[in-house]
Amino acid sequence: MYTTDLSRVGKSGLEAPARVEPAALLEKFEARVAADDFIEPKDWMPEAYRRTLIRQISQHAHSEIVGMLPEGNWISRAPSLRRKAVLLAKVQDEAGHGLYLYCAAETLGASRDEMTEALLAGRAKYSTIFNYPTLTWADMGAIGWLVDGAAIMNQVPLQRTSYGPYARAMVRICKEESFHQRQGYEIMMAMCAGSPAQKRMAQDALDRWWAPALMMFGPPDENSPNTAQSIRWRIKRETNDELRQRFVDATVPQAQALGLTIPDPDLRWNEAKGGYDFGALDWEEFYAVVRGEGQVAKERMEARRKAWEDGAWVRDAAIAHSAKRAKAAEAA
Ligand code: FAQ
Repeated sequence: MYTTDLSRVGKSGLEAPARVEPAALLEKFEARVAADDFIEPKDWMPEAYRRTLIRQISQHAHSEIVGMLPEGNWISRAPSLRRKAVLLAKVQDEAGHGLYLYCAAETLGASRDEMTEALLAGRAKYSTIFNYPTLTWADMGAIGWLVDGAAIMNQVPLQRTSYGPYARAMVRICKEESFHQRQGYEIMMAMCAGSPAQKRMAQDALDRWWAPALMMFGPPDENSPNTAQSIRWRIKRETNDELRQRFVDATVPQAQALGLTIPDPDLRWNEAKGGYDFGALDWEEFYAVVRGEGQVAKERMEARRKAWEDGAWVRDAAIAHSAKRAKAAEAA
């Protein structure tokens, strides 16, 4: 017999008693993961694996939903009908991503209500990046380019994550994120080819979003309590630092093509490693944002709480409607 360690999984993996796992089942599970088989909802899995997935997938879903707020704020102020239609489609996609992900987490036994309650009670996290304000139209460009760009870098490997429903959700999400990244870069291209004031706005947006985008990948590997086990279970396929490095290497030439300067005096090409060296990030700021002290964290949670409360009648009506249909079917 073997006890899986539940102490690291945290509250947002939703509550479950610690349990002793049968060694034979555990061995079979580990062999399947090692062979790159997908684990499916009806398959046996260790409790800590299930809770780690609920934690990560639900946090990912919450990020998509809270992530609609910074850009949603600009739909009515987009500078043309075309830009408005594109931004509207993009924000709507994020809602879809949240829904695929909540569905994937539901296959692990977490209900949508439980996950939402964990978010609203502050037990479940969402990405730090969405706690920064969107001050100008150039921020729409920077978010698409950098935030969706970082999201893709993180999510492409998740298409091969070991849990089948999460991996399949990621395939579609990555295709859509790729359009999102391009629409952001296209906004930046237009602004950088525009007036000097527009180019300054683009630079200012890059200055404000660069470091927060790098922090999206999570703490450095040596301070990432979940990475080692998640890599063993093939939930994560690459570490936070590996993905962050890949993002920097891909994004610096894109900034150069725009004629913008990455706000990092320590950024330089390192021939020996075939990648860029970059300056230390302010991890105190990251942990403060994770604790809920982000610039607009309070507004974000108030918006989500209001949406949940305002939507209560829709949920009640849907439940009443389905009960009525079930009763009618029973009577027929
Ligand atoms: N923000 O041990 P690790 C998007 C927490 S989607 C807040 O390294 P792990 C699309 C972490 O939860 C963006 N908290 O954790 C879009 C853990 O705390 P816990 C979201 C963070 O799970 C674009 C603690 O720190 N993407 O942007 C963050 O192995 C535009 C220790 O960290 C995903 O969720 C953070 N940035 O690795 C939408 C992708 N980083 O839970 C709208 C899936 C870490 O133990 C508009 N998730 N923490 O209490 C992942 O790949 C992983 O969960 C990581 C964190 C890499 C985020």
